Amino acid sequence: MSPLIDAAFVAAQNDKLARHVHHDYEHLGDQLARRDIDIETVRRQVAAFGVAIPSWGVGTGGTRFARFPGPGEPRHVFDKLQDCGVIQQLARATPTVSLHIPWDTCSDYAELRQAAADCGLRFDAMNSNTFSDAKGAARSYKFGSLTHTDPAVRAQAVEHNLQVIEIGRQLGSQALTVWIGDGTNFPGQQHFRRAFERYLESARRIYAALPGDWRMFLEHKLCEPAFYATVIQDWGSSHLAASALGPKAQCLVDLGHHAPNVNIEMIVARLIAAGKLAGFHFNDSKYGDDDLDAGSVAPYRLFLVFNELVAAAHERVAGFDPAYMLDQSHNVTDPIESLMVSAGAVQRCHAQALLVDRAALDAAQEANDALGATQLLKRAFETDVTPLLQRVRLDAGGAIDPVGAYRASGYRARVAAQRPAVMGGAGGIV
Ligand code: LRH
Ligand code: MN
Repeated sequence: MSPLIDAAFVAAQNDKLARHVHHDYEHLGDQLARRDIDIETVRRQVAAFGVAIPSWGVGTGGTRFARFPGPGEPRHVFDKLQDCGVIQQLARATPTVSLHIPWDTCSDYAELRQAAADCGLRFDAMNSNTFSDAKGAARSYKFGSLTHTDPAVRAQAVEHNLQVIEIGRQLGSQALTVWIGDGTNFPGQQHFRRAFERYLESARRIYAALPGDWRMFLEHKLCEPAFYATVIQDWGSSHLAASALGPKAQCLVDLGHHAPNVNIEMIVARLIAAGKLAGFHFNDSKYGDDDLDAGSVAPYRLFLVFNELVAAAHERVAGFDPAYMLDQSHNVTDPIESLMVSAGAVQRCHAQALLVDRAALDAAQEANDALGATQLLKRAFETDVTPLLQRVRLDAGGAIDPVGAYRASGYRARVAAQRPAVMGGAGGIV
């Protein structure tokens, strides 16, 4: 892998901080040892954890009102991979990229696969797009895609998903994420049961085309773009569909796709128990599908999700193999910085969840010791694992302070000089 930022420069940045990291790490090790926790075991588990970067996240995002591009906007999927390579080089927690078709189409996928490898990256789940009309599309998805009343529109949407699977197969991906915006804005506009039946009919044709070792991730969402009813609006509809399709179909949880205050960690526990947890699109939100940086608004909520994940791994739950991805929109920050910090926030919640005393928690729960139980979670969440995360990055050849190293590297200015400036414009997330 050819470093995108000079490795010697990163090493020099680390030299200024390494002595403190080793001291702080030893100190944290002593603290954890007093809690019968071996920091080396936790470090190995954290080092083995990775979260995928959404290719659509490295460009500046927008809202329906406007998008304000920054300097050095990626022009195409190869620029996006390069920016993802910088995130992986410095933060060392994002070894895979999740692509979105047609936003990431190119003429030579073997060349794209090699370009990713040159940036130290592999491909995670592919994302299809039947929520907007591609240029030159024969039929429109204005009134839906996989659930449209016109079988010709449904056939077009199914065909698109088969093309995405074929592209993913060439790139070494092993999963297809299907999120559709299908739904309505008025009571009476749609027959709910027939629409769901049309969804299943279309999804079965996609499922039948999955290569043997692939999975299909169904992504539910409460609302937007539909604001009265969405066909796959919650985990219940998603689970019904995934169960009807078969073992390779599972339910993907995008944290922003729930009504405010919904207990997402309990939904995660239900899907784990059902063997239907596909994985995650991590982000944060305060109101709706805000796609804010993971852990930036409600880090304890993210921790509680990881508490369920670590408990399932600890209990060796059968078929537990979730895919971890970020899905965010960076409207006012440098996307590279936000993605590095967000990957760190996800990694931090994973590390903290590994510090929960599972045996004591089980005992407190059995004894109905409510305060004792919740204090065990708080103690883990309130443990500052920064030295452990810094040590994991340092050992992996990354930057102790990824944002500091990135800013000092001048990478953004360098690509801004190479990539023509993009004017602001109409709305849209990309
Ligand atoms: C829908 C969604 C979905 C992606 C899109 C970019 O809100 O979360 O996962 O296809 O964002
Ligand atoms: Mn998503």
